[in-house]
Amino acid sequence: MADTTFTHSPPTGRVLALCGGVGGAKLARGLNAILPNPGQLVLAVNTGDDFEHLGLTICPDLDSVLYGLAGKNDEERGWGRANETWHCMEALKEIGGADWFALGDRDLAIHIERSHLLRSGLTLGQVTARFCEQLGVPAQMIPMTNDPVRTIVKTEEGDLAFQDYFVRRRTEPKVTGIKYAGADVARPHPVLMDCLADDTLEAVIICPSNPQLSIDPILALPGVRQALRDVRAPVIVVSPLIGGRAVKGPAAKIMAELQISVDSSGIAQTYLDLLDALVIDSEDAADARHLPVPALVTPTLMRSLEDSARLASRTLAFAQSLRQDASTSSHVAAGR
Ligand code: FO1
Repeated sequence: MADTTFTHSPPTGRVLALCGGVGGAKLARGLNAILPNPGQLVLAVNTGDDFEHLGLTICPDLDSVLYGLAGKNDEERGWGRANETWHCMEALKEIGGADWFALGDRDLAIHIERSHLLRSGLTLGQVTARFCEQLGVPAQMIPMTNDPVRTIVKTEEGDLAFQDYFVRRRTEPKVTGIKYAGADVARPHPVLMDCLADDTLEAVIICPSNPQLSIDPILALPGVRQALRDVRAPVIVVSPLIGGRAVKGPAAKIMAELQISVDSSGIAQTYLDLLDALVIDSEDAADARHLPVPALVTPTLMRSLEDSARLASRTLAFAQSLRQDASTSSHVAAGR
């Protein structure tokens, strides 16, 4: 399918997006820009990357999405805050503290306040909602669960806690598998399950986040995968790959190491039991003919808020066309 724009008006019902990391944060920002009604956009964010560090609870994906939506993110690094300074890290290093995980002076504020609020008895969802309100973010951002889930990367050098693999070891060890400790007993955030049971839900967008590191932890929560198979709204995956490469991060390396084809068909296979359609980059247009589901071919590289909003708008228009097709034929059910 070629580029699409809204045939009617923008959606009025809720849109659910699953996301994590830098690519997810960029599309979330675009969705947030075009769905301005408070609470219309529900962002369920990966928390498998969370960890305790220097006595603080760090939630990198929640923060990347929050900073992106609040316009406070560092565009170049993709994580952390813009106009950052590093005095605390420098002073910490001087006294022999752990400096391998870079916490900027401004960024530290969110880790300190979140840790304080969690200790005072708030859930991670409540803390996140409070930060959204304080920073003027209209979307409903939720952690995938309020319970602890920790991504463990199985490598040829043994099991590594996620940030040890990602930051300390710079994703160098060869990945042999991934597990999500605690996911089997964690309760999905109630708003996530409520959205998936909502017959008026407009679309589920799986953002161009790392499939194994950012999306699979969400799918590993009890009931989520099945709810995505059953949901009435179209489930659309925006591919994180362009020309067989990830825009940022180790998605392509990990897919290759796990022997998943590093292209649109590998992405389709990863989500085959639950997806209805894919959005792939114009560079990968030739892939569209060989995919098991309909594909929207459009530029997916997001260098600016305008790019993010354009991709968000085209993806939602695509969802709208799939819903219209589904009401006249069975074509939306091709992938599940
Ligand atoms: N990523 C790095 O590669 N090096 C860092 O020192 C680092 C610090 C950091 C601090 C706060 C934060 O919210 C994110 C940070 N990240 C850093 C990014 C983070 O580890 C990853 O982007 C995600 O966990 C993967 O989605």
